[in-house]
Amino acid sequence: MLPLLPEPRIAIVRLYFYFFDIDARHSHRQSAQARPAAMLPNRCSHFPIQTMYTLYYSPGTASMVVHLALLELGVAHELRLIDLDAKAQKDPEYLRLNPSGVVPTLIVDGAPYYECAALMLMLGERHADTGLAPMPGAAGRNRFLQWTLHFANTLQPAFRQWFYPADFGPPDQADAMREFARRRIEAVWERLEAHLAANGPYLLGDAFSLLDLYATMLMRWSRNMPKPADRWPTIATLAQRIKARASWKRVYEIEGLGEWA
Ligand SMILES: N[C@@H](CCC(=O)N[C@@H](CS)C(=O)NCC(=O)O)C(=O)O
Repeated sequence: MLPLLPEPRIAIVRLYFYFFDIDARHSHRQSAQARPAAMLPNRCSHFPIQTMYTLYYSPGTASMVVHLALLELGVAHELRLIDLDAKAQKDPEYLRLNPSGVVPTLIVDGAPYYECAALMLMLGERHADTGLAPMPGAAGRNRFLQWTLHFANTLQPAFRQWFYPADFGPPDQADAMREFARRRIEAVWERLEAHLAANGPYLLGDAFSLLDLYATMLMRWSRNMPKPADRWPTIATLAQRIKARASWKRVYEIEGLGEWA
């Protein structure tokens, strides 16, 4: 049985309902007659999903894509801040939810799940009616899976090596580790630039999806690198589109982010 009460060092930051236009083409906030998306009739799923999600997060980290997805999908959720500086992610209570001792963790129907890419896929499937993640058989599904896994298996580990070189080798090798990580990260931007130039403006062409949020969160992580992702022109165009979305602005407000606005 999971603890229902938060561990004391994990503060509940905000509980809110955020109402979005579920049509992905219009990301502005809905008018007064709008209802929470979680309460709307689910057009495609077999049963309506009205769960309250709980996201354990830290500002600007891998939890950001999950936070963005919750807002875009318009589903009810609460946030619990994990203070990485205070090492709250290594607290035994938190390790029971996420044995890796990292953020994010998402509580879904009372059970904890981790790995941000998996959480994005899970949310997209649970709220398939929003059309923000292509389901099996739909156009773009294969590309959606390919890029999601590519980011999770290639880009994210390279970023981990960039930010945490000590996890990968002795301290005197840190510069070499980071240099290797930099090359791996830039190689992904090269590939993404070519893909977007040929198939954009979004990763799935004309259709915005949760994958664009994932890509843009990762782009943001490169902002202080020697060659940030938005030096590639078509990537920069996608970044601008995503930064213009209400969900991106809202996450900045809630998480208190400033850089790369
Ligand atoms: N593969 C995991 C990686 C998560 C991860 O590395 N999170 C970082 C923040 S971006 C973290 O919690 N770092 C704290 C630590 O490693 O102690 C995922 O995608 O969710």
